[in-house]
Amino acid sequence: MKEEKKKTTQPRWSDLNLSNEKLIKMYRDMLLIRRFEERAAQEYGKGKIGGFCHLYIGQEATGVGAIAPLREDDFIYTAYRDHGQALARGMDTNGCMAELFGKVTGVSKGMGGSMHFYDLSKGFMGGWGIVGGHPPLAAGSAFATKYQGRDSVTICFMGEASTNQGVFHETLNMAQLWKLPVIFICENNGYGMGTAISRAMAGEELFDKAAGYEMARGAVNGMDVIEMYREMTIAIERARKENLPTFLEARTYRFRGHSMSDPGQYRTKEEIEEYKKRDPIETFGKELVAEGILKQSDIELMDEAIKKEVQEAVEFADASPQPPIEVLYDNIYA
Ligand SMILES: Cc1ncc(C[n+]2csc(CCOP(=O)(O)OP(=O)(O)O)c2C)c(N)n1
Repeated sequence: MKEEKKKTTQPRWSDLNLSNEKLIKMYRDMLLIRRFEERAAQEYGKGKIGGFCHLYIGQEATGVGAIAPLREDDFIYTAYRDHGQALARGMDTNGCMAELFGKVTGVSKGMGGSMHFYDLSKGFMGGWGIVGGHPPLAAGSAFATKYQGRDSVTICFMGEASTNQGVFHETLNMAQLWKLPVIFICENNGYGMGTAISRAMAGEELFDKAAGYEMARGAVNGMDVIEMYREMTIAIERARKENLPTFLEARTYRFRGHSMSDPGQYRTKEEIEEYKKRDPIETFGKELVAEGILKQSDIELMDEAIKKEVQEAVEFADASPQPPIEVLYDNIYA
């Protein structure tokens, strides 16, 4: 009988206390986001989804790697590119799709749409549409949990364009001054709508913006779910144990346009193809197979199951009712 060759090298995550179950879940979450969004794009094309719709395709590793090490009593704030992070947090697939369809069964009762996913039971505090508008809310959340003597951590995703807003700097200043347990994760995908970061931002290194506040900071490969997880583990420990904030620049890339209505004339096909070679789902899948944690056939079965889950979510959303006309003026503060 042929003896099977044993692997002698350790996987690169051997220092991270990650079970195989957890690694597989991280892979599955990324694949769910990808399939959910591909389907959202199709449904948008059919007119089932209206309004703004910003896809997260290409950026999945950032959201999953940042959220996977959190505890259930931690809080998440994000901008309008929020579907992926909501799914990574375990929000209901049906409810997320129904929100895109503007239905009453949606995670925000059909009143928020793509940009305003929300689920208090998961500590998912939104989906915010004003660039740079939500970081102060995240700092406020971190202030509140500290004040209450809880050791919850708040994380705040934002796009790189928001770091040119004045309020971003006010927030970092206060977070460091007041020693708040908050982690700012700047998803640097290189573009604010159609404007390349080099045309909009002074300075070379984005994460250096936190240096003026002497905040712990650094850059991480946001296309690599394990590297995200590793850096987040350190930042979470710092926040939870020492009440100190972190600014993390996750270098990533969106494969699709800024939103569904983006003709994409500001970047070349070659640039997109180059980044696609680093597709975070494909590279992690290959690694899990090489490490013997998943078989290619497991991946195929998983993909089938996810497509079915997404198909059911579309059917659920389609069959759900619209919010009644009486709620039109609810939740309006004017
Ligand atoms: C205060 C404000 N100004 C302008 C806009 C219009 N706007 C919507 S998205 C966007 C680009 C933001 O880019 P970035 O923060 O890098 O996030 P990304 O879209 O790359 O995820 C702009 C300028 C807005 N929503 N809010």
